[in-house]
Amino acid sequence: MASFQAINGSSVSTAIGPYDVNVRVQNFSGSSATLIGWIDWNNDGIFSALGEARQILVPDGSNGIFTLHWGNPTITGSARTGTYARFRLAQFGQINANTPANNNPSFNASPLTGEVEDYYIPFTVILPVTLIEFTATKASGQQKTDLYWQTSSEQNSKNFIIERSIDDNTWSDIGNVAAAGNSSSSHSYSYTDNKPVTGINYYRLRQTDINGKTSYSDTRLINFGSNAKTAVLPNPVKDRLYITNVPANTQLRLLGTDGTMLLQRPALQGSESLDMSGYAHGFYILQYGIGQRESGLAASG
Ligand SMILES: [Ca+2]
Repeated sequence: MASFQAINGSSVSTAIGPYDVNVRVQNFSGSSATLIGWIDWNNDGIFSALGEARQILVPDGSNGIFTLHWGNPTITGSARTGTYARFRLAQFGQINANTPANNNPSFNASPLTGEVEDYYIPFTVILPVTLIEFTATKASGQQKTDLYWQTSSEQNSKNFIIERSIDDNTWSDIGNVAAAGNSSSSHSYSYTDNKPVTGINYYRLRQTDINGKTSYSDTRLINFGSNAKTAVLPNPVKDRLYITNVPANTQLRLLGTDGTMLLQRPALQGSESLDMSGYAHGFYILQYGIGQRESGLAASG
């Protein structure tokens, strides 16, 4: 049983500094044992003795943590998301650094005692940018969106790509802003979308570092509907019900007061209507829009 220090995946091909692995070991075999650990630092699929193996003597009667120490290993290989580790424990003299696998004939590779454990160590990814603020606001009196964001630190950051969507699902790049690069101080950025769509606009930032890694900001929403307020009228309704200023990608649902779904369909953006003449006299619930807005509805049809 071993625990692992995090390995920063954005530092592939560079030295990662001192690396220790703590392995919990019991040895009540009556003789001393050897603990050997291998980590495939160079990503060739081989646990090699040279540079990748560390070993430690485990006296008889041991029950605790033994630390294997790598001084300053370098992880190499591109597009890796992690690496592999193996640990073997056997009676002293039955394994050595050249025997990571059972089938290695160069040593007593199939020891009569002990055990072997394999691990995958996923790399952690350090985000290029720490975003502390991201806002979207309407420019006063104009159909334009002002985006503003602030970072507290940046590591190898390249740029911010501004993405926009009308449905929070399909996104388009609408612009980009160069980033500070490396900084431990706060930086502010802004971007104006001069052509937002009428209706709902979602915005997010795609932060890119110089190695091509990306991360996304939270999403912000701005509504440039002709009147951001959706209205349902007339109420009570006899035949045709009108719903105004319907945002994009709205689902309409008509329910009975007992929750029975009577109608469900996507609404047209902007303006919608429902023929209520076929519904019995009584009360209904109309659900629409983002966040399940509801109107109580009386039908006299
Ligand atoms: Ca290797």
